[in-house]
Amino acid sequence: MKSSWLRILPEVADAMQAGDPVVALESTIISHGMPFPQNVETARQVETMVRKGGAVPATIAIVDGICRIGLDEDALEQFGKTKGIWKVSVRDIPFVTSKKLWGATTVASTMWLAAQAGIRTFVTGGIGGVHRGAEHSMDVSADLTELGRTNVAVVSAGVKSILDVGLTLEVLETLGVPVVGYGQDEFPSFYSRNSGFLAPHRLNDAASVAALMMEKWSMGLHGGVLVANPIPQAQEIPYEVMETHISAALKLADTNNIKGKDITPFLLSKLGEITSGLSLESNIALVLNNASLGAEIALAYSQHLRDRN
Ligand code: PSU
Ligand code: MN
Repeated sequence: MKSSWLRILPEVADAMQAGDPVVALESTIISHGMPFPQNVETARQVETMVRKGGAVPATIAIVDGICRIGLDEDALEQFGKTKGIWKVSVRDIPFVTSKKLWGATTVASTMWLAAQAGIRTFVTGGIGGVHRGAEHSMDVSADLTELGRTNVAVVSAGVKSILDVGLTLEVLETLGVPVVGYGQDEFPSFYSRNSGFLAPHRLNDAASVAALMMEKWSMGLHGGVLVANPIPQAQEIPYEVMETHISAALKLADTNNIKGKDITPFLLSKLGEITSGLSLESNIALVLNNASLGAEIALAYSQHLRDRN
């Protein structure tokens, strides 16, 4: 595609052209979700995992005001190392591009950019949602809005209980977003395989997820699909244990008057400190687990498209 604001890495463009599976990846998780150097290592491992699964990875970010679909090694490292990179949600895209800045894209903006390039499968760790206390703060992530309107399947490990899990599921229902528990009935809460809430739908294999995506979009329904893939048992932190740490981190956020887009990065980094790195280990494990499922889904989806054509 030729456009001045969007640049697709040749490898990704070729794969899209050939109808081969491509998996989109976000960059906020690199710049604002994990510390250096684990962030860069993880970003590389995730790309490798996607390749092992037979798909082409496309990490999405904004470099010097150009929206990039697919990053080279060098740019990936810069996103992990450089301080002061913008956390870019959908509202921030035109600001950052018009000022020719660097921007790390969230789930919302990555979804939108992936869709501009025709990519339908996107792997992340956890999505943003309705924050606890949102009845006062109105802090509801634009990730939910985008899930309501952009045709991309997001593979996540559910939502962290730094958010209000129940209200997040309510809003997803309002927006018409299928929420698929992968291989289990319960909706997972990122670090933990459970959350106390049921996932509204359950599917047990990648082919069924791809079939649901195909069905939704071919009948003309708009919007995303949220796949909630539980963290592997070995790296799980029990829900109750995490709850205690999250309460402590939320108190700290409150005392330090952290608000808006700074809340999620602040809480993630505090949880890393409180758990002496254990939460980071879990975070890495679940992202890799999602990358492997995402590749499977992208493969199955491209097969469905081929069968249809
Ligand atoms: N959850 C994580 N790690 C992250 C994020 C969420 O465990 O890095 C990032 C994602 O990019 C997500 C964003 O889209 O935070 C949501 O931010 P906000 O709540 O400000 O919309
Ligand atoms: Mn917010």
